[in-house]
Formats: sequence, C-alpha cells, structure tokens
Amino acid sequence: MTRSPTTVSPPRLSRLDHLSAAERLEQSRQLSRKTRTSVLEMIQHAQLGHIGGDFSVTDILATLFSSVLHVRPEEPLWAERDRFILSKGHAAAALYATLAHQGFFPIEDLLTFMDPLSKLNGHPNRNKVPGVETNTGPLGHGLPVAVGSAIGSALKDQSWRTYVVLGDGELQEGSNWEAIMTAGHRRLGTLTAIVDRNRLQQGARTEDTNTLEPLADKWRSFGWEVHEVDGHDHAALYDVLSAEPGDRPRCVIAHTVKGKGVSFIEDRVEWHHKVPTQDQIEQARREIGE
Ligand SMILES: Cc1ncc(C[n+]2csc(CCOP(=O)(O)OP(=O)(O)O)c2C)c(N)n1
Repeated sequence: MTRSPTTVSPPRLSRLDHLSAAERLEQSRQLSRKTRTSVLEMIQHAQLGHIGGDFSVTDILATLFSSVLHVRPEEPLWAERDRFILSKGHAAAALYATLAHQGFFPIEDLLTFMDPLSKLNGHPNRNKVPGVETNTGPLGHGLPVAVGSAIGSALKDQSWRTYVVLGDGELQEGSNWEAIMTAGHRRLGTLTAIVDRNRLQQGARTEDTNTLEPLADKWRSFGWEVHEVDGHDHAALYDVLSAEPGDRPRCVIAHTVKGKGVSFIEDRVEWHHKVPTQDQIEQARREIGE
C-alpha cells in the first residue's frame, strides 16, 4: 500500500539507539537480572506465583522492553506504540517486574503482588497496570487478540508492530491455530509471535501430553516465516525481534529452559508454581547474581 507524504512514519528509534551494541546488550542482561530478583521477592511476598514460567520468559521480555519495542513508559497509551501481549498471562510477575524496571510504574508497587486490591493481580489486567495491553490468563486468547491488533494497524495504515508471547503448552488451545491460519492468510507482516519453547507445561512435558513437533513446519505450513533462537541469548533475540517486517507474519520459536537461572528450578516440572523456601530464595539470589 502506498503511503501519502503526511502518513510517513518517523524512523523507529529505540531508547537505546545511542548506545553501542555491547552497551545495549549489557542493559538488556541487567534488566533480566533485576527482573529475576524482583520476581523472587514478589513470590516470596505473595507466597504464590509461577516461578518456572517467569524465569523462562524473562530474557525475552527484557530484550523486547529494553531495546526492541517502540514504547514510551511515561505515556503507556501513546497511539503509535508497538503492542505487546503476554499471552501466557500466568507469567505476570515477570512482566510486572520488567515494566516497573523500565519505568512504567514505581518499583515499590511490585511488593503488592497479589495483595487484596492491588493492581498487580496474578494475571495481567489492562485497566489496572500501565504497559499491559490486554488482559490475559485464560490460555489461547493472546494470539487471536494480537491478530486483531495487526489487522487494525494494516487497516489504519499504521506502522506499529504487534508482538505476542505464547507458552508451548498453550499451543494446545485450538484458538491459536485459527489465529495462525488467519494471520498467514492475511500476510500480517507486522505481527511477531514468540513461542516460549521450554518443553514443559503444568504437570508434564509438552511432548508427553500432545505432540507439538514438527513445530516450525506447522507454522510454516500456515504461511508464516519461522526462526528458531536460543531464548536466553539476548543478542540473538535482539537480531530476530528487531528485524524489519516482511510480507508474512513471523514466528520466533525461542528455545528456553523453564526456571532458567536457578539450578534447582531449571527444567523441573514441579516448579511450575512452587514457592521457594527462605534458604532457596537466598541460593537463588546468589545464582542470579544481582
Ligand atoms: C484455558 C486455560 N486452561 C488452563 C489454564 C491453567 N494453566 C495455567 S499455566 C498452564 C500451563 C501452561 O503451559 P505453557 O504454556 O507451556 O506455559 P509455561 O510452561 O511457559 O509456563 C495451565 C494449564 C489456563 N490458565 N487457561
């Protein structure tokens, strides 16, 4: 579609564009360490939470919010912002900590996580939390909403992009496949879906529950461009997530470890929503190294 001169968008400048690549990566990694430490404190405070899925997605969120997304923390509803949806809404603590450390709301608020009347519910609420684009929690809703968002930007001839993070267990919800089919059909080039491929869901391995493989081929067959990356490698994540949109939606299969960063939590199914003891919190803090 041809744009008229009045609708030409300004260049996409991220807040870290003035830094060297090495400095930008260090900021992104630092945000991950801060987020993991905050998540520990929040779960300790609430005695509830989804620590495995939080630590799995932390590096993806840090890369997006530190250096990829075109957003303004001081103006969360800025019309031209990129839209971000955390479809695996049970990882709300990781999203809240990322948002707070990026300045969307005060860091002190994190220690109200799941208190009665707190804005920081167990699942993200758009009406309460600056930076939350869509309410999520029931699995299988985020991608359909993201498809609507990408269709919206195309209809309005806008250049903002839509990013959505899905759990791999979440892909068992059929609604995702309807959305994947629609996005492929409509060639929604501004849409990026990131699959947090940690191979664990609640109580079981994904492949023992319902075979997802060959996962990349499935997305490709629905008309998507597919990339596979190490979901804890900030440089690789930055490269693929910041690439210019093409003429097809993009799926990034991010290979991750559930509970990444803390040895006794990594890749253990029982840590989907277990709460660490005080001793375990201290060991986890040491391993995270913040
Ligand atoms: C529709 C629906 N069914 C069940 C649940 C309960 N639930 C919360 S998390 C989860 C497992 C999700 O697994 P996955 O998407 O792989 O997330 P991750 O392992 O990355 O945390 C389930 C079944 C839910 N939130 N929504």
